[in-house]
Amino acid sequence: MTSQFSTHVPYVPVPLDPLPNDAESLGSDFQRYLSYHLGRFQGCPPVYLYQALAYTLRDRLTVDWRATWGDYLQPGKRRAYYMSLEFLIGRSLSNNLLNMGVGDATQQALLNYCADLEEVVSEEPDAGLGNGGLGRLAACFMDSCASLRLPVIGYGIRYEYGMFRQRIEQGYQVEDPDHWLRDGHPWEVERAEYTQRVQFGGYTEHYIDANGTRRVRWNSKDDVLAIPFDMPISGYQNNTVNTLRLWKATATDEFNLDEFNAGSYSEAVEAKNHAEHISMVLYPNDSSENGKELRLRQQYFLASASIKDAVRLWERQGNSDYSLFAADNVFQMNDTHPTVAVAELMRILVDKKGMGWDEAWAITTKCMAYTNHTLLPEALERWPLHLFEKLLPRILEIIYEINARFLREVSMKWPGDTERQRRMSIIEEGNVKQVRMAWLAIVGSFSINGVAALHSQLLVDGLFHDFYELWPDKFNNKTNGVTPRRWVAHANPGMTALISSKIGNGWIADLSELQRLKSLTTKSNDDFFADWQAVKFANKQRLAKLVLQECGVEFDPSALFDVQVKRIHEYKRQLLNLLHVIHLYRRIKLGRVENWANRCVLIGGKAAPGYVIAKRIIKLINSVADMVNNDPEVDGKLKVAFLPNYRVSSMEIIAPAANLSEQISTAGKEASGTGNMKFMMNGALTIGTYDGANIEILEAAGEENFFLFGLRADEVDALRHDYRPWTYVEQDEDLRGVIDWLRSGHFNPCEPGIFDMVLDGLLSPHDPWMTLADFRSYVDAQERVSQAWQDQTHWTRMSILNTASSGFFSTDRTMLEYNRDIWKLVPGGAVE
Ligand code: GPQ
Repeated sequence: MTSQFSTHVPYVPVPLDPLPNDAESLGSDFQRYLSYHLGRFQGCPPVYLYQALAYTLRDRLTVDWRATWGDYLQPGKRRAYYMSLEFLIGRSLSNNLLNMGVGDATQQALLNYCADLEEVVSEEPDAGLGNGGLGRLAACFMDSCASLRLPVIGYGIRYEYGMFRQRIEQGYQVEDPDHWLRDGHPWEVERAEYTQRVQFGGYTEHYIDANGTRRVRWNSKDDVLAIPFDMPISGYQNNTVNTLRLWKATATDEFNLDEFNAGSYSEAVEAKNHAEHISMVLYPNDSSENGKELRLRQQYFLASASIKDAVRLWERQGNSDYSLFAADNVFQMNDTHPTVAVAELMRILVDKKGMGWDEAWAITTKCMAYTNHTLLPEALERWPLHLFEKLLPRILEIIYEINARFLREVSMKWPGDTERQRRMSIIEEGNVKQVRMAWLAIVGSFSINGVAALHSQLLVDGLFHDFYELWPDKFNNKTNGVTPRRWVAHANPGMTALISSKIGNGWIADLSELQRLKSLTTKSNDDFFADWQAVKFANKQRLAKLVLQECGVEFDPSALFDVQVKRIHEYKRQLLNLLHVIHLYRRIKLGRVENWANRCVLIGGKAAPGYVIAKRIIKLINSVADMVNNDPEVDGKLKVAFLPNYRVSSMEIIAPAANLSEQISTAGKEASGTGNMKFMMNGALTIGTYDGANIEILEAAGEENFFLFGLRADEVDALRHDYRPWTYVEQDEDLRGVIDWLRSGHFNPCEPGIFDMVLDGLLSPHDPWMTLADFRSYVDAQERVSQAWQDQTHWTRMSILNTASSGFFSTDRTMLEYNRDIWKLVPGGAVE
């Protein structure tokens, strides 16, 4: 399909007339969508009410969406492209209502149709196109870019199946497919006219063209079409609507016509299937690679379609002089997942635009920027050469050439240092030769950043040290953030109203204004303290209701809500949390309940389906919870619940209700963390290690308002060579008691041995997470928490101070830093 517009005419869309936002107009549009578009009437399943409302609001967004595109496509306008295999968006309806400022009118409109807005909102399935922090960060970035009117386009994959749904059966995790698109997706607009063709397979042909120039042709044989589906990303009350463009894979129109004509109907359809598999499912691995061929196909599919689309947009602005391309375009690669884009841009410039290598390389390395999200070795992507050769033969040739030239540079700087050349080579030697994707990203980028101060420092001290010595100026830090719109203004309306009644509502767009709350923490503010507590209490009632519904466990809102929600991973140490829970339970059983603070411990998170130990940890949490919750002797002193199917929309209820935020990773392992920021903003206190963004949270809030414990990153490293977990057990009576219970099968009398693997890990001198080394320090910190909780006034002051100090952790700040140091975009978008 060809575009109806000539590619060389600047795109100047005709503005649309704004639609009225009063309750009556909203109501009648809603009614029209329900009746005429969806063919439903009152009394239909409520999901259609959600859909009718979504279409009603999308119409209104479309006006600003078109205007924003018009602005971003002005000649000379520079744009950034955020390329990510994951966008963990969650729900859009409530977020758009907030950003558009039409919540009240919409509520009124629905009342006229006897529908309740909150119920309608909860009909929307989460768009779970991501695993955890990395994908959610991308979604928060999109929100902030639109709110700051930054011309940033998101590129991702429109997975048919998002993150799996988690059920708990007999304490074990069970995965169900997440067919989130089943009832349709009213926010998206399909734009088949901008379909791109992505090449796969076949072979390359080197030849001399009519002008005597060496050229390369890639004769691919498994091409796939990429169809863009656009989602509007609304800015906060600023008439700006950015675009998240998600690619869906389909077979080319001419797919296997020969076979088709020869009567091999099903084989032909199989080819179609093969193509469509690319965007079928999100890989459910967090912070670990899995090396599947389909995953590499996804990566190139995203990279190629997106680069071609950016080139198309730029040409449509009237450009053709490629020496100016880097002045107008910058690609931010979210981890190494889309890094093959470096080679793809080279391919387009050299093979398609006829540019010389040096010129093309100068452009590419001015366009590409790379964000690293982990130091964990198991997450570092490496692709076997044979896979590249089979799927992307031309791309592999280009990577070879990039590497050859790069290694020449290395040997010029360090003549004779062959060991260094071996370390820095993009191609790793060995039994199976592999492409090191992080090295390709570094060599191809002008900016490389980590996601918190400690993480960025560890990168240049360790993993990336050789590259840092070569190009120190490429490396920088960009501490993560979260969007205060979703995570406070939407999730915590009670606190939002209270804060705004004190300092106005400017903080929603400029979170540093929360500082002004600090002056309200002195003695004379009893009413404010009482109101703050009342808001938290109401939020805890809301969470307690959810926990009762989902887990059948009764949480008392006056107890301390102690929460750890995040992916289940050994380095995040849900086990350390559980050891403390078992310790508390033992104290109750032994009658050691002096100065007790009643606690409700909530743990939630998904384990990668192939991560055996993580799944067993879930089982252990559930087994402990079962026993504790059903033991009459415990008598409300302790409750434990595992919340199934933790996702964005559950965090919207959890974060506002937490008193204590568990951020207890082994120091040096959590690149940043972002859940820690959501909890802080909502007035939870953190118990945490000196790791990732915890450090910056502690510095912002003040050490006296943070429960710090555990080894530091350098101490963890030093201990590694001489780690003896047994000595901790021998020296610590409490730890011994806990370990003895686990060893004796106290929590699994009917399933002996099922937790042996967990225990063996804890007691192994090779345990990389050194959980037992931090046990005593953690339990002591938890005791400080319990004591602090008993002084509610003091606790409330610390809670307010945490919220008041959380301004730095807005993604607005993060995006302004990316823009200042890397993207250098001029804010634009529709005029306010
Ligand atoms: N992160 Cl490499 C993920 O969520 N998935 C991944 O595959 C990788 C990193 C996280 C990281 O563990 C957190 O510490 C960060 O806060 C988050 O990325 C965003 O940067």
